[in-house]
Amino acid sequence: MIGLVLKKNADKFTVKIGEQKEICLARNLKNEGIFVGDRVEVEEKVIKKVLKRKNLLIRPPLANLDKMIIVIAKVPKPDFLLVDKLLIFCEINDIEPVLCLNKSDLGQEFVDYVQENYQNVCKVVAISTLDDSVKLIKKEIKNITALAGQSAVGKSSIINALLKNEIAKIGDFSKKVERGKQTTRLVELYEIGKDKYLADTAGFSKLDERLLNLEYDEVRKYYKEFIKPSYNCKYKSCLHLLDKDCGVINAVKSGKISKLRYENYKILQENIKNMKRF
Ligand SMILES: Nc1nc2c(ncn2[C@@H]2O[C@H](COP(=O)(O)OP(=O)(O)OP(=O)(O)O)[C@@H](O)[C@H]2O)c(=O)[nH]1
Ligand SMILES: [Mg+2]
Ligand SMILES: [Zn+2]
Repeated sequence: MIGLVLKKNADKFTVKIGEQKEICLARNLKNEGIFVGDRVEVEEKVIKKVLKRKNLLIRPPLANLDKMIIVIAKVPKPDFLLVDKLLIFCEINDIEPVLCLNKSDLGQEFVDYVQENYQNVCKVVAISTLDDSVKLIKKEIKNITALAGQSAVGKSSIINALLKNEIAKIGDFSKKVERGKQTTRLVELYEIGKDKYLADTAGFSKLDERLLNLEYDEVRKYYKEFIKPSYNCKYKSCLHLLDKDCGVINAVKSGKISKLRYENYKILQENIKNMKRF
């Protein structure tokens, strides 16, 4: 039988098989070789085989990620460079990104700011875990989806709010909602509706540039909104750093490209360039 690994606790794996959850062991396979998100072949509560993965992230340890919900909020102060790095990370690993603007109850101004800068980059969804708008996130969950973002943006609050909705719907009580502040670094998949799994992760609150495994001159192709304006650059090799004859810089000046995105591009490009010298 084929199942999905929801949780890993030392040598015990919680595997969803059909509608059941079973605690399984690995026995002949190495425990370290099986990850949350893995689809596995199970026989009598023993994992026999790990099926081919779509992708595998080591920190946080998660396999077969289809989608990433990048969460930001007005407070704590957003790290948009982290957002851009996560977007690139998604592109490289074939993960669909969504930018989730949480705590929209704190004011429309910040919502507008994020929309202005990111609406032509990726899908942006504004929500608050304090009201019904949190349901908009449920629609975004596809197969295996992870919440990512800085500490205190409200990732666990989103899971709790969605689980509460689920429980309200089926009129059941569950211990799940009792989990409070993130006390563990272990990854777990929460079932938020049929075939929708959501992981609450702490590991994405930072992203080492090294993980992107990029050369500095490759960064520009991941800023997709630069590509069209770059046809106006005088040189094909233009890195969009010097004013002269640069279509991208002209597009920033005329407001067609977000200044925030452009400044982040410069920082990321520079960071990667310096990193490679070691
Ligand atoms: N105003 C407002 N506050 C919120 C909202 N969602 C969460 N918060 C608050 O934000 C704080 C942090 O929420 P958490 O859910 O613990 O954040 P987290 O992203 O899981 O943080 P880590 O586990 O440290 O990565 C808590 O005090 C929440 O009550 C919201 O929509 N609006
Ligand atoms: Mg948390
Ligand atoms: Zn240029």
